Amino acid sequence: MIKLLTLIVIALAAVTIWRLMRVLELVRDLRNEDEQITDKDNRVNGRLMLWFLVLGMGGMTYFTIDAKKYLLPVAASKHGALTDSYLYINFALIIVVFFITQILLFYFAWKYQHKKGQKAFFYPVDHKLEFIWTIIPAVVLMGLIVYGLKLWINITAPAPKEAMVIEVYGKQFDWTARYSGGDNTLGRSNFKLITDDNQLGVDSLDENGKDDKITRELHLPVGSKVIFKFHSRDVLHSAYFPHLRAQMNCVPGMTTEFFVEPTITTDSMRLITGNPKFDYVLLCNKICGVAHYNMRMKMVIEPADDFKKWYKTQPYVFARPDAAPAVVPADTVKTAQASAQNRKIVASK
Ligand SMILES: [Cu+2]
Repeated sequence: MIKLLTLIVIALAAVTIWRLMRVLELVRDLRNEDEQITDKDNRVNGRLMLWFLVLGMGGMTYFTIDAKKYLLPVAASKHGALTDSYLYINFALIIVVFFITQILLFYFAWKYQHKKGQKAFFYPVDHKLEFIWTIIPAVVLMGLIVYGLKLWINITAPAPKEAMVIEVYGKQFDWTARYSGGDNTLGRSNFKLITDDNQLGVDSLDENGKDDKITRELHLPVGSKVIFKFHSRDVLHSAYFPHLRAQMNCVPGMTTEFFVEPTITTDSMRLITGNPKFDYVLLCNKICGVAHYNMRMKMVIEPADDFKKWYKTQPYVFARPDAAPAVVPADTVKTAQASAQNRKIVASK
């Protein structure tokens, strides 16, 4: 309420000042006075331009450096490091161009202030100059676009076969993860099969689903290759891993995917950020309903051994104690071969 009243007062003050200026203008018109701008006015204005330049640049530099504390910490995935480097190249270019153009703008305003007897130089056209200032930005932008496309192709390239398959299932308002187990293949699922005991609707008739495990936390072995398969049960969600610099829409009725290679464990990131309570998170980045803000899942990046230990404690979708353990980096190739064989066996049945 106080905020609203303050805003109203500020607005009224602005209107009053504006009306007063108008009254002064009308009075001057009535007296038939011409507006007089003296040399002194021009000098003062010229100097103000320089002051504005110095204070503006100083303030801009200070606040930009100060705002760094709001940025995310260093990227915790291979792709993330690439996208960050691309962002920093863009920042560097923008900053250089900003300083050159702004310094020239205000310096010229001071240098070429109006003086009695001084005439502006008439300079209608210069094709060479126009060519230069068109071609340089065009070449720089082309370079950025080509490099960006190269990165994009790299980031969205198909995941290698040995990548660990994890399903990330979004619904209003939480996430569930399903690990594909030793065969590295997710069992079929169908929303019609969803029950209280089978939250993701995994098909019990599909052999591939027998060793799948459902978890309420995401754990990833550091240095591994992971492919997320995203699903949604109700509306559009967006799985956002800010620290991995990865995001993908979760669309009801279709599978989307994203390949990541986590590079920094949770423990290391706690040291990097100086925050002993730091945790990676998976967030929803689509406003999907009233509790959207609360749709998050903790993610742990840890050494492969710790991952194996944690994985053992997680429940199977269907009770099956003899199922194989999850894929971990050390034996990914073996598992890929085994899963290929498994698929053959299943296919021949
Ligand atoms: Cu959501």
